[in-house]
Amino acid sequence: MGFFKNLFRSKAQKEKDKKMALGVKNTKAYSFDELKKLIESKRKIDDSFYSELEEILILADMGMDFTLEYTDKLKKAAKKAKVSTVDELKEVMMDIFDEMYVGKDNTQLTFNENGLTVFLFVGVNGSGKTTSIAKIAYKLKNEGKSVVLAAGDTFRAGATEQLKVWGERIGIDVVSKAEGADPSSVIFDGIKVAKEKKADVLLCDTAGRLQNKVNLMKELEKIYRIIGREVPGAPHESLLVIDATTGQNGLNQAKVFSEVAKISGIVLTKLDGSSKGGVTLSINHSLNIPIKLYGFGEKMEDIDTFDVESYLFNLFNGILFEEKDNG
Ligand SMILES: Nc1nc2c(ncn2[C@@H]2O[C@H](COP(=O)(O)OP(=O)(O)OP(=O)(O)O)[C@@H](O)[C@H]2O)c(=O)[nH]1
Ligand SMILES: [Mg+2]
Repeated sequence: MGFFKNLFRSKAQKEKDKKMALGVKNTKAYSFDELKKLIESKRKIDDSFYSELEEILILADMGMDFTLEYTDKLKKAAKKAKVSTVDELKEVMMDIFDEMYVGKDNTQLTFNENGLTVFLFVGVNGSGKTTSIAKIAYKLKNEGKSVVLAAGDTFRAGATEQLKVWGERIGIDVVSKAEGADPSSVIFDGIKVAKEKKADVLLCDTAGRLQNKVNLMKELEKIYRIIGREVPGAPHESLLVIDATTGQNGLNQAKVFSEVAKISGIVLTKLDGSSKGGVTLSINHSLNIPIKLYGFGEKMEDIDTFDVESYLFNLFNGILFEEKDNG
């Protein structure tokens, strides 16, 4: 009984839950209202029960692969435990989630122990790269690190300006060049400035072009080459930014990007706006890339390290179990 051994939340867990609750509220309301109804119907557990469950999981964008594996495991475990009521099944449902995910997430960001740390951000247009960079810069600054930003998106008009506005708000330097400049040269300058200022971390923005895979690949190769030449071992993180509201489409983007770049982690944005937050489990299931951070709003502080246990707890609390109150 993995998940059910403790339904009391510690103070630290409650802190994480407060943010995660904002991230899962829409998924819960729109996609899991049906799950709640199915569970509360106390129906007989038969093939039609399982097909309805599969449908709900797929509609929440958990993906076909995940859903089939999950229900297969569930059926086997339920049979083994001789489950006959929905109430008994609820426990087995959480145990399967627990077995598949909990303790397997790795949200740790890698920092350079001897010198400048460089993080590169990639992802399609509008996925939330620039906003996430600002949020992460703010978070790192609050943790006592000195941060510089490189405005490597020289493609979209206004992109540099957007990053500068964030830089001013947070109170950190933004290195930029004119629109149309070579992104690698902006990042080169960023590294130079960051080294001169003895900064701890450089965060590099990029343009979100996916229409032309060959160009994207060339551009990223050049960026990687320059970063690696100027700071051996860098980039320490290549973070792929995915918009959770794009559901399974986001998963496809992740597949394409991981073919052209060495992605070390995912920043899942707009989890707050998504009724299809199930994509989270699908990403963790289909790609061997950890979700490291997630965004749950448009403000600077609306980001947190992704904790799959907190995600599952918040998503299914009140549906598959009830949290116990320890005051
Ligand atoms: N609700 C919500 N909105 C977000 C979140 N992250 C980003 N946004 C919004 O998404 C929109 C696009 O974000 P950007 O950061 O500009 O995206 P981008 O990937 O840099 O886009 P391009 O520069 O065009 O490639 C903005 O309006 C952000 O405020 C989030 O976690 N939650
Ligand atoms: Mg941008």
